[in-house]
Amino acid sequence: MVDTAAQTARSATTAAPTFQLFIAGEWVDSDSGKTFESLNPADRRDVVGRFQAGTAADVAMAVKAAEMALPRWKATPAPKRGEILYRYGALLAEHKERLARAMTREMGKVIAEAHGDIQEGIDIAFLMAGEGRRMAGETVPSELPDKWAMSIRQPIGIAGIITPWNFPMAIPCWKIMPALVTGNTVVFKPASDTPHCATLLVELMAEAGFPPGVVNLVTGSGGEVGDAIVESPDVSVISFTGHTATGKHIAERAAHRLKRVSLELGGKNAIVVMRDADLDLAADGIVWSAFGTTGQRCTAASRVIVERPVVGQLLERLEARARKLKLGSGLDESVDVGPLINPAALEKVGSYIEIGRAEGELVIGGAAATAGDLANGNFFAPTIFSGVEPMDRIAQEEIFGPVLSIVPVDDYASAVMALNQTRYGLSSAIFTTDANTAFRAMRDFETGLVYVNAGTTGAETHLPFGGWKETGNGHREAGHAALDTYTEWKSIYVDFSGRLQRAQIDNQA
Ligand code: UN1
Repeated sequence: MVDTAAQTARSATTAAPTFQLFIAGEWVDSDSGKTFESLNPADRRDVVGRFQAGTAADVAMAVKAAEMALPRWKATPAPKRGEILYRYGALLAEHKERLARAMTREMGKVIAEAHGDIQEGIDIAFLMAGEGRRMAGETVPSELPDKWAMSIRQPIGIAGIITPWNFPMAIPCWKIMPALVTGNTVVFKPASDTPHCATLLVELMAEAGFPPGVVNLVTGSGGEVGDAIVESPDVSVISFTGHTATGKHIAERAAHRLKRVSLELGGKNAIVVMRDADLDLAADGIVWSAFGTTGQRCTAASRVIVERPVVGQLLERLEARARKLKLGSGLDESVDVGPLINPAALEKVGSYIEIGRAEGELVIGGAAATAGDLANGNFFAPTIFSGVEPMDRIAQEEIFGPVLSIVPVDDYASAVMALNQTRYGLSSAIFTTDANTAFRAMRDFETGLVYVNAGTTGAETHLPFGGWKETGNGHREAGHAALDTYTEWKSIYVDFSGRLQRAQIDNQA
């Protein structure tokens, strides 16, 4: 006998639309003839669509298309390329509501956060559109008379863009917009959990007027599509956001070809709360940073390092706030916390609960949330452990879910030590009312982002975004810094003296 849920799933599957790859300006099927499904994480019976299981042969076609489009695209004046980025940003704004609903359905984040995700895409599109008229190099004096010295940026070539599911529209835009404005062409492989979001972005790119072959989309697995992009001798730069292990794998493979790789990887972000902090403000910031996006941000806070005298008062506030959070489908505007991305994530987060119980004390949460309709999705209750030591596994390993560890410390010095005792270094924050302590934190925290009296999330697109240590490999996204990933510097010397001038040779006066 077939149960009702299975029947619903089956009929939904038949009804789900099939999407294609985008290569050389055409929507095409994969060479594999196979597809995979993308499911709604809040209700796995809802099949968002079927997507092409791309292959190395599809990647080769996409790379070829990107190669063919490159000469004209890089010869297009940068301000003209920028105009297309402006159009794209305007299209994202025009379609924001439709895109946000699609994102919440496919990825699970609550609708207000889905709007925010698209807003980051709009912001970077407009910022990078402006770079089309800046993209400054330097003009400096020469050592020699009648000679100029200057530097210009030029595109590297074909950019391989491999993106995660947690910011399924913002992050592709963070990578693709700077790649395009600087004159590169793109082969884009989105996470297999969010291929619909990627498809919607690329549809609008075509509408904005990027010429055929300038942006190509290949959906499929990391092992097949991702590796083929990384291995392609014609792809000159890879930008990847995701797990540290995958980032290392990409870096190793790309190293054989001396290919440039920009990596944004794991985090274990901490918030320090000093005894002089405004504890209500701190609690608000912590709950938003830890449980917003269901803890699935690279910038999410998963450690709170607190001066002992205020542990009790802070915990009371955190627990009260966490208890009020409503779980459910992010399309319901009263919901605070959506689902985890997939059943594997649910299992991984769950596996840390036993570890956490052995290391600290479970204050709230600690289990999948399965009441009523929640049972159809990947929901996990917001979880807090108290009495955690800085080197405990739950304070060291990236869990990527709504799990927060409270680490008590004696003073500022031990807070800094605990904060920096991690292999990661993306974001950090301090709550204090003492200006001197705030400035010390800005100096002492070993992270790419530091917040004062705010949580660890919410980076804006006009400053560099990225982490220290194993969070990355020294590259930055967003801001002017993003241009470095996608351009080569060329230094140019123009001698207009009309005679041979030998640089650095001691000439007779
Ligand atoms: C990420 O989770 O990889 O600062 C990106 C933030 C967002 C971006 C997060 N603007 O939280």
